[in-house]
Amino acid sequence: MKIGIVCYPTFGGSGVVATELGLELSKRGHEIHFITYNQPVRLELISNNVHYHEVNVPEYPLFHYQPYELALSSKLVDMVKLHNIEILHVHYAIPHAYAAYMAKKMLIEENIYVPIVTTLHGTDITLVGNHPFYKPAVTFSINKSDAVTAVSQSLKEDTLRLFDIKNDIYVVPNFIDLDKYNSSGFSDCQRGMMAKDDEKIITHISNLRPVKRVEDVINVFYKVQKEIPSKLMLVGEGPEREKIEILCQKLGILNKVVFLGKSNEIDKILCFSDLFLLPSESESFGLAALEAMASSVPVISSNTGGIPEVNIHGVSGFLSNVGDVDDMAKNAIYILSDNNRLQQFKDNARKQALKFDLHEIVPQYEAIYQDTLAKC
Ligand code: GMT
Repeated sequence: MKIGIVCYPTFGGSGVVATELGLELSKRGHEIHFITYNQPVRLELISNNVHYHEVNVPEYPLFHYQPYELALSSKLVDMVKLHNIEILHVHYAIPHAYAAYMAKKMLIEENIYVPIVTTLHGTDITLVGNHPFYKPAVTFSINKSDAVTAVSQSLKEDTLRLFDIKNDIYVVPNFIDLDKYNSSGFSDCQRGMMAKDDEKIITHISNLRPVKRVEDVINVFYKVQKEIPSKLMLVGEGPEREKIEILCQKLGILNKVVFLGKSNEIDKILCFSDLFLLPSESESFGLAALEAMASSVPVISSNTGGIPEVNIHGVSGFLSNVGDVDDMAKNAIYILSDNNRLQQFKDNARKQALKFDLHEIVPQYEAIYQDTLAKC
């Protein structure tokens, strides 16, 4: 199939999933066209089967907001015609599903029919899409998609509860390339550079937005490091960063917290981690937790949204109520205080991640494309 993929090209989970999906589909013989405003961060390799088309939005001083949707719709029309793209898969409803619908309508005028598959990722439903300013357009574009998928059962339920949805929503969970996150494959796992031999390494990866509750990460770590010699790796950049640095300074733990910024080497960081913290306020899936588990890192998380579908309480880690820092710290200390127990949780985490093997999940998207094309 010739598949157009629209996504955010940034470090966010939706862009990462879309990119990994495109790369795997290309390995399975499909021709993939990424259409977005920057080269997706995890798209390092452009091959025969993988193409990247940049959406340019000319700056015009008259406009307070530059019309990205318009530029995207036009680019989709042009690329579908030029490359005979058969199906468009848009990740994140806003504004991608809306722009794709406009492109589809323009193409129908030229007797070209391109169906749209929309994948909902979370914030497009729970945080942003639900805002009254966007809701009518989001509802419309979901209902006008030829197929809709959600990355967890919890997100499907949220979508049906918050929007008036007329079509079916298929749950296709996020997936992971288990070979890439196989810590035994790393010869350069530079643990020694990050911590002393007797110290445990705790990691948090996110875009440091308020929804991630990074303050809880710090407060959990503060309690843990009092009992267990440890270091905290904070990976990512975002609006909470300064506040977090100030909090670390106030708590006197700045020397135990390493700010690693944005990284393309998540697998390498996870290979030397002992525990992962994800105390989010809301999380439709928690791709970062899955990446940790695939690297044999147990997860201490909140029990919100789709996280319980990924992290299993008492098996791959522990779940606590949002904001229950004491419980999270207690569970972290329980795992880290006994090396045999830690090893058991590490093994369990990897085993749980195997359920999200890309070889199992990607064919589900292929089946949806085939069904959708057959119906058109
Ligand atoms: O929350 C983020 O960090 C980014 C956001 C996105 O849209 O890229 O992530 C959402 O999609 C991910 C991939 O499907 C999910 O793993 C995240 O749980 C989800 N974030 C939220 O629901 C807050």
